[in-house]
Amino acid sequence: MVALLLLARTGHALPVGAGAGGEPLRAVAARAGVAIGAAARALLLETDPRYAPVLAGEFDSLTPEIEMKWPQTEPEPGRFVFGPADALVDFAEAHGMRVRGHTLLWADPVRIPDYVARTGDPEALRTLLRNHITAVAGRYRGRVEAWDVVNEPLDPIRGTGLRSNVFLEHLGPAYIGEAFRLAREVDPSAQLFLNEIGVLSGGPKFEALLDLVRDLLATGVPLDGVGLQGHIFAGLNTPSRERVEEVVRSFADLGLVVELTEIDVSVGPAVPDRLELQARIVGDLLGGCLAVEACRGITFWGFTDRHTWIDDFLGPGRAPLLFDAEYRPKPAVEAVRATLAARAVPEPGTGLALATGLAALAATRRRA
Ligand code: 9MR
Repeated sequence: MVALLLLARTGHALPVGAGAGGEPLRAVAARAGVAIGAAARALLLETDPRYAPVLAGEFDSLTPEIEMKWPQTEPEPGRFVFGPADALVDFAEAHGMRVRGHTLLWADPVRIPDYVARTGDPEALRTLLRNHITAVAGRYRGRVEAWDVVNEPLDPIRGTGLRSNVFLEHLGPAYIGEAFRLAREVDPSAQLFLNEIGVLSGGPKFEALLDLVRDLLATGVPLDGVGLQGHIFAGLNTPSRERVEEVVRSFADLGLVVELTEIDVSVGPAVPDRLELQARIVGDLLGGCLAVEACRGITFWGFTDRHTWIDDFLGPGRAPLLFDAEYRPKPAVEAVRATLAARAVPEPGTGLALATGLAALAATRRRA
């Protein structure tokens, strides 16, 4: 009855079992050997009573949306603010969720505090970077499973070459490797990621990222993974499933772990069947990544249309996330569930495992 009412109110063509009555995404994801996450805001844990239950019920990975960034954690040199980030890490631990730390150094000049951006002396800049990474990665040592050490280092407009910022200007391109080495020193157990925007469709920016990553690996920089963001605007930058797979595979082939780190799919209010279109796009993003074994994490940049940065960026009404503003599941939820289920790893000892094992054995014999 409740499900019927939900259907009636949302008008979404939800398959039976979707949403409130459906299996939690985190349970399906666990069988697929992949973490399923959402970016979260500490403030909303306090102010919106409907927020926490869906976050903890559906997801097993949490990325602080802003709370671990430099302007928030160290607004003035040496003055650290950890309350909001602590609240998110505590919440994650209390609910069996892993934490993706985001981010030690966002290479965008406007995302670096003014006191850093104004520092022209290379040694002083190095000290600021060292102190920052030591304090932040040190505080969460052993509690953050993966860090986005450097975020968006590529030039956003040209798409090739590094984005100019105070670090590039005074320390040269080696600043990226320095940040990774510091992070490894401070928290040796964390997986270290480079996170980039606008590369899932391939093209020059993707090629530039691949070159950068190859250079970092060739010079022994401790890089474990690449985070591919996934802010999609339907009709503008919508990669096919095959394209996503190709992009993900290119990094996997270098021996790296890959995660989709910041998915949201904006669909304009006038787009016909927009929620079904969104579900298809979400299915393609996940399907492309999950086709590659090295794809280990899928994170949405929020989970309810009630709270999304897209509203501030483009104005309201783009409905980019999995649950609507009333926390009702949208068709994209079922697309996530179905795509994850398609990668489920059979449990050892089950009939399916046996059948899969026998088929693999037969194939090996045929090849031999
Ligand atoms: O969604 C985040 C927004 O709430 C913040 O105001 C903004 C600045 O901290 O960052 C947004 O998240 C960005 C992420 O950290 C990096 N990739 C792009 C995301 C959207 O701008």
